[in-house]
Amino acid sequence: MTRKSASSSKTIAKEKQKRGNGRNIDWKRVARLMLVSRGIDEIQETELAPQGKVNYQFSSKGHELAQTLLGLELTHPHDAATVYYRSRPFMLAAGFTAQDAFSGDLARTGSPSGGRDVGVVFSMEPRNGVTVLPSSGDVGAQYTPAAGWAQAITYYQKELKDKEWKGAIAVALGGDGSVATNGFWSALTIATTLDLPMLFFIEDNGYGISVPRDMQSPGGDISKNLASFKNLKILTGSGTKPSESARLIKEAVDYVRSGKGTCLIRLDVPRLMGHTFGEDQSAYKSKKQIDEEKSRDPIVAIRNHLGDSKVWKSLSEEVNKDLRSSLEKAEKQASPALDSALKEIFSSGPHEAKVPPDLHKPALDFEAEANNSGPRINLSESIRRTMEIELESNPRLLIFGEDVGIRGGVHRVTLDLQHQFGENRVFDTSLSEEGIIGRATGMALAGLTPLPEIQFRKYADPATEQINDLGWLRWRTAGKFAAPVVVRIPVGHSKKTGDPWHSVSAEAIYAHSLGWRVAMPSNAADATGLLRSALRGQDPTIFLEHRALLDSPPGRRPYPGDEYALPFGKAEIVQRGDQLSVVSWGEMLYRCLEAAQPFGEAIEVIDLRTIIPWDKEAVLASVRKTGKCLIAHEDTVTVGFGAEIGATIAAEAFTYLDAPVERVATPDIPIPYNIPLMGTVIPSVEILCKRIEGLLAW
Ligand SMILES: Cc1ncc(C[n+]2csc(CCOP(=O)(O)OP(=O)(O)O)c2C)c(N)n1
Repeated sequence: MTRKSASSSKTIAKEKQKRGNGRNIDWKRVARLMLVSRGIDEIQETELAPQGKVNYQFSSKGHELAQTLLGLELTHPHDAATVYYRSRPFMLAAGFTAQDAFSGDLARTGSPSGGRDVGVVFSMEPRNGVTVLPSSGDVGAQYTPAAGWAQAITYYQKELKDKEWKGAIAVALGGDGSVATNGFWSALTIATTLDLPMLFFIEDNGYGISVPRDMQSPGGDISKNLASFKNLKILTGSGTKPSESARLIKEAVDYVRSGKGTCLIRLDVPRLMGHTFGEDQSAYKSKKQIDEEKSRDPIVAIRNHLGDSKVWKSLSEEVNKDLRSSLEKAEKQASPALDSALKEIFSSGPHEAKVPPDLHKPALDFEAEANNSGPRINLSESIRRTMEIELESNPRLLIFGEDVGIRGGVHRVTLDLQHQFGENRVFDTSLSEEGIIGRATGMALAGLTPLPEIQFRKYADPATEQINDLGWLRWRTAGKFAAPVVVRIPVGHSKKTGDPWHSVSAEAIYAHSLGWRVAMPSNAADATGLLRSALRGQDPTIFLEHRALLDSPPGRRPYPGDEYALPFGKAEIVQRGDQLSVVSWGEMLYRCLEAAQPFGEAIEVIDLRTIIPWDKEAVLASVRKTGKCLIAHEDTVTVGFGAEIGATIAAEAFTYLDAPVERVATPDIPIPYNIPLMGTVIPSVEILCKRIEGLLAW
């Protein structure tokens, strides 16, 4: 245990004692926390939002009791929760301060996101126990990262034999609207198929903005509809009656903590205000309904529950005074420095994030010499062997995806790894790409090194939301959280055939996905070097494996060694020349090399190796020498990555150019199934040759 975690465990133990180990509820404390949240809403709704100081105001009025009771239960040092924009009462119970809340809503420096994100898109390193994983503005996106954390809890216990994780749980909070999302179903499948210690905490206020609950789940009650779902305990009831809510929430938390499996609790709560500040709910709720909701105000319920009006009065006065002081302090926090938004999209220097506190990765050695002798192996074998070595050297590394287990992947790249390392470390997942990436996020935040595989590039589409949210995670928490997931994805046509579904390249989309590094190696040695660098690095990485290279002679190289690593952003000059620079990557590189052959030393061929970051300097230096450039890729032409390179050359090497910068790429159509048709679409050696000839003659 590190010094930091030892001291946080002590604080947590004290915290537990204070609360009678969670068994006896300190109702005064509950009331106080609820009043703090209610007071923040009041101040925001009557002052800060009308004054234009808070631009997104999400009221939690009505949700306070249930969330506070839950927050006070999550004191295990390895508990985690994913929350949503209405979760401020939970946050306060988990250790967030009123000043944190105000400063986040006012977008000040020192607030959780340093003013980059909306204040209610919460995240928090552990204070009273629970870690609040970076939430998302996407409804439903909170579920699968929580499932990932829950799976990490079981991994720490079963595989790493770490007793500290015993009894920890993961909780995802969501509204009744969120139960219709892909993320909810994906996480529910993950948690229940694996019997994970996960709690789904559904606050049912009857509406998703203006859409009633029966549009989200037939009949409007998800708990009834899930009654026969296997491996799922269901609890349902009021979220506004102190004793009932407390009993239900305790039962739910205790069930999951005891290791019995997954639980879903659905609690009825009123939403006492519009969806956001200024929204008029009378457009879709009758006056009778609004009045009925008011009659369930949990603040009234807790006041009655406390009974003693003097205690209530002094609590209210104390809270109001404290809130004024917190607001004053928050308003004094400066607005962020104007250049601060440009930082922390990628790591810089040593690992500094608070969550996870350490990445536990083997050291990277870019000086390690490549072994150039030995039998030439194909790309597939080099990736497999690298994964094998990395699994051996990093006990926290996990490989998962569809069919990667016993079958060894549909491309056979994970062949035998499950047999060698066991089912905890190399495993098949349910068929949900959102689940694969979301789960990886939760695992990485829990300190593991997830290496998921997506079966084909096109099938990463359902994971887009999670990919984007993960990419920005470091930035939107001002560097406090990091989740360096490495995703392997096969791309492009195969040697034998193509089709619209299995042959997509589209690396440009990932180049546009903020916060991700993107590698696309063209040979076995580079694949090893870049994959190792990704796995031992600090940033999320998309690792693209061209299908036509997985087992074909041009990409074969001797295995470069168990420590060999390549830095990102270093292109390779594959062939030197002085009249034309040809820039390419992946399988297209070999077509370029063949097309360049007749022109001998006139052509300089550059293998970019990584798309993000890309080696601008190498390309510009080459173009400044040759005065001409052709960029070739298999991805489609419009807004393909070649456009970025072309624009950069135009801006930074314009005066050196003797000809227009040209691109050769697949036209803007999917890859056809018919082989000759495919041949007409993916740029051929002949076409490349003609374009080279044309440029040389310019
Ligand atoms: C993926 C996605 N779609 C739509 C939205 C816009 N949106 C924000 S909140 C919301 C309603 C969510 O309702 P519910 O989950 O019941 O939570 P509540 O606001 O009622 O607490 C919608 C549609 C969004 N943020 N994300």
